[in-house]
Amino acid sequence: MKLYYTAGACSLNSHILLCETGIPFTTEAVDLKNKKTASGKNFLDITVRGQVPTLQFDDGSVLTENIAIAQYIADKAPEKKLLAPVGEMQRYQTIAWFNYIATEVHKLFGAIFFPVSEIAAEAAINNLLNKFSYIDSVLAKTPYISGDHFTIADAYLFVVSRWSKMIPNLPSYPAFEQFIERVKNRPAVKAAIAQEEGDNI
Ligand SMILES: N[C@@H](CCC(=O)N[C@@H](CS)C(=O)NCC(=O)O)C(=O)O
Repeated sequence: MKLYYTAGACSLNSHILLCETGIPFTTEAVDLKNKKTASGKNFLDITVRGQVPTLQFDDGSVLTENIAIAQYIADKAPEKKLLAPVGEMQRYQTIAWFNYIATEVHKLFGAIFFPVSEIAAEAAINNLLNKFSYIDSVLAKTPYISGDHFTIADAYLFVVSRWSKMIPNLPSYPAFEQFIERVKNRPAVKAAIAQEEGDNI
């Protein structure tokens, strides 16, 4: 199984989850602008969607979309409790958070980094700060976004939180910042980041 990723992009979420499970996998970096992989392949031949994360299996088939890949990885190693079992309400609460991060937080960064106008960028930043305040209020009551355990939703929230460094004058979100520190210190998170940054420590 191979993960196609771009350093620091949302594919870091899949990368962290793979490291959390201990499932064997390989990786290949993708230049998203030119749609070229590190070994020189046309990324569009692997997935016409041209987006990371993309997981490729030994038979050549692929799975795309963060929400599908995260569930696939979590279900491969149920003992890691990255996602509660099918039928348990906790599973759907975690998936609800994951989708909230994908649709309400992740996509706002696109509107901030590639704005159609200055007004649109400002509106997206204000919207994002409101979302961060809400997330901070949730994390003031619970160590992880959907409860007591680190889940697929936490890996994703951590990844998008790293992009906020590029927003000037970001207010302080104490519980959110503590959460980021907590997640940053997980060995799997450190391993995935180190690999993406080409650092073998
Ligand atoms: N719907 C996709 C979105 C993934 C996505 O936005 N990937 C970005 C990197 S964070 C990407 O590949 N962008 C390049 C492009 O869209 O061409 C998912 O949830 O997995």
